[in-house]
Amino acid sequence: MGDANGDGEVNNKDVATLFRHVSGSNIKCLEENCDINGDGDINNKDVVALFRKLSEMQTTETDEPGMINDETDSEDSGSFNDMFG
Ligand SMILES: [Ca+2]
Ligand SMILES: [Ca+2]
Repeated sequence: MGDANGDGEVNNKDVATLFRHVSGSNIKCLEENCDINGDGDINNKDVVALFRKLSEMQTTETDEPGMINDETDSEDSGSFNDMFG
């Protein structure tokens, strides 16, 4: 679940793939992997769900969240929050 582009890893590229897919681009998105929240539709909610999932994964990997790549992370999450409210 979450491997939108089917390359075997779940990362920011999958968020980008899923985002482009729901934005109307012709980009492929594996249906079984893109319905992140499992409600039967692939839409902005799944982009947000995947983005949050990745954020949680990254937070789990570091013992000190906010101490590493703080500027980059805040920029990324800020832009997504702006997009999806
Ligand atoms: Ca992937
Ligand atoms: Ca969904």
